[in-house]
Amino acid sequence: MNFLSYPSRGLCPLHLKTVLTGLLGLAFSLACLNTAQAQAANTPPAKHHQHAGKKAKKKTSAPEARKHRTPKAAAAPGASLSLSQNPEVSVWAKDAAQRLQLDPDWVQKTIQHAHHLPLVEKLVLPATSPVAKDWGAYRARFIEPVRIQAGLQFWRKHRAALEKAEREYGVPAAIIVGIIGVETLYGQNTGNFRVVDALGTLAFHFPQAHPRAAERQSFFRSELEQFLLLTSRSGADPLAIRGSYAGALGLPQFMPSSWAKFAVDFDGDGRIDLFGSPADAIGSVANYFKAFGWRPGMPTHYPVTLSPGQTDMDTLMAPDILPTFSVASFVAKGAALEGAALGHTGPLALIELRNGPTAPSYVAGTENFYAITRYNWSSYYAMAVIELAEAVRREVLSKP
Ligand SMILES: [Ca+2]
Repeated sequence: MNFLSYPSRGLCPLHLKTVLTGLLGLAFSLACLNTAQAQAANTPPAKHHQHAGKKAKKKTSAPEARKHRTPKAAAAPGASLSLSQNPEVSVWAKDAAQRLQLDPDWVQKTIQHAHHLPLVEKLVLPATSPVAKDWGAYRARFIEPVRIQAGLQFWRKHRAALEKAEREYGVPAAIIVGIIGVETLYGQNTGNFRVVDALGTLAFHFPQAHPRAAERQSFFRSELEQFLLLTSRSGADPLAIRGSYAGALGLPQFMPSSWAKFAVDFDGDGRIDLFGSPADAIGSVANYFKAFGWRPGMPTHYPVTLSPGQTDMDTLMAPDILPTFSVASFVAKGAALEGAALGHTGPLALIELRNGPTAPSYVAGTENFYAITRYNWSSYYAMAVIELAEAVRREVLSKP
């Protein structure tokens, strides 16, 4: 859907992510979502997703990149209507309260204060005039000095939590730093839409022009319910919490369902706070990756060389980003590997990154590359996370 986060071919286009830019440091704190409660687009964003399974879509956050799209609009969402003017809403509220065992008056009162935001409807639609995918342009948004330096500071400040997460979950500190950097510039852009408005709009007024409107509307209705459950249990004011236009929350931009399933109390204070606790965000990102099959020690990708006319591109590209081919099969189809890649034991995918009018770039993606796309279903997103991670890691090593 839009310009910065390109969906992979044929894959889920809805990404939820944040759209704002320039809106710094929202100090909203989801006051204590208890650990006890514990139980994800794109176009760029959707985030944190929901289910597992290899081709299952999931998404999670939308990269903070998208925020550059409509800064002013995001700051002042513009025209809005009371969500409760839609008669379907009060019927749903009554039913949801019963199903979720929530106080019906609290649910009705909350939803009566929610607004239908036409701007949010626009933001989830694919761009009307698609821009040619350009990895170089996408990359430049994230692999740049300001973000790399912010990543260095974040790493230094939260080194203990990052090392603990790496130890306990097997996910490299650099990858966690890459995710939080791409998502929210280390907490500087966590979104300025009231989550109840964003989710309420997408749950009841999802634009029917979207190719997967029914499915997405159902997804957002479920996310709204998860959001109400989280806030009800924690005692947080659902009307005070802000996030992306798609309802993604906090430093890692978790959707409510991902918060419920994967967020952890990593600083040990007895509550989960993805807004105010970088340690909780770090542990939660690592836990998310572990849940989605991160393999400790495995590289995310290898270089690959394709020989024009001698490579079976149709077969290699058919599974898209899903790792499918053994090294022997990959090489036999004309995708040449070298060095450590030849000793890789798991399946590989041929990842294509388009470069506007010039020839695409390719890499051989492993299961760990795929795991990153479970956070945001886009190979461009995954490669940006990987490259930011590496750039920050180099800074850390050079300036210990
Ligand atoms: Ca905590």
